[in-house]
Amino acid sequence: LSQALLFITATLHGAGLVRADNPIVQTIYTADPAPLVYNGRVYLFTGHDEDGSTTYTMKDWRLFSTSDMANWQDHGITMGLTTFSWANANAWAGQVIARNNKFYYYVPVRRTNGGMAIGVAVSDSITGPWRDAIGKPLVENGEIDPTVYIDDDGQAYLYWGNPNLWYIKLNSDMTSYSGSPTKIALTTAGFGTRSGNADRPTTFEEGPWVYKRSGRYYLIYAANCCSEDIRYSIGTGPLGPWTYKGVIMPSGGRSFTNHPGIIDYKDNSYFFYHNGALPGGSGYTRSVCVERFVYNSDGSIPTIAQTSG
Ligand code: FUB
Repeated sequence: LSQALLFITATLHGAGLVRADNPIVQTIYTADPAPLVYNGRVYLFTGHDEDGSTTYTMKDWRLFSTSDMANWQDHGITMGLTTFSWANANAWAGQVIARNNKFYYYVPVRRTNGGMAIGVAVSDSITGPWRDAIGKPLVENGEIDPTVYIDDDGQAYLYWGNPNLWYIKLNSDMTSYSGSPTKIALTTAGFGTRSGNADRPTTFEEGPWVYKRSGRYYLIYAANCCSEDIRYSIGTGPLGPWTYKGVIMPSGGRSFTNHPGIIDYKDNSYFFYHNGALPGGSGYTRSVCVERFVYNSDGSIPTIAQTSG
């Protein structure tokens, strides 16, 4: 794939809805979408699968932005493995949040000669440059896929995990935490039942995405490896208790993983995910896509189909 051009086209999809054709980016492979609405614009942070990868070959993170969900600006490489002197591989699924007039970028990376750890980078600008905030892993327990959420009372939470689901309470500096990493109980009432895998009795696999909307706490996640689908739970607080709500996006297509991100923007709701839709697409050469959807009146999320595979 040529990296020379970001190819985005706008198409009318009924009822005056304008959106980009999927995949959003058609010149490089992108994965693990993490959208953030900031200053009236959608910023889409993604991972980057190298051309021709036959395993996870991921060295940097990319950034795209839009004000109309149709025309996307390519901000290029926003951060790379070299940001973290202690890491040397696996620039996997991260998320950015704004606080303290700064931006904090939480990412899983592989520690040099070690296991997976979560790093945190900081920037004065949403487009970078980013610097390692603390010069060492924020947490290190071999698990991945951080999602960050700030509750109404100002308490920030970082959640991550595969195969477990962990959280810490971040301090207001967003780069340190109180207490110890704690497991969220993966009950079948909270996360559904998986059959045929005694080690993983619930559907939770990885890729948590936590947010609050209309008084409900949502925990969206990749489920049932492999092939993954996307499922969700609703909680009454940022730490639950969680009630399992079922499937959002069924599995399918050429990528055996999927990864969710959800935003509201300009009176619409959008579900971001990835698949293997581009030529040469696979579980290691993925592409980020987006679907507009409408919440049901009870706050539940409808089943969302992929518009490209
Ligand atoms: O992109 C590498 C890994 O694959 C991510 O961390 C997981 O969520 C899955 O998408």
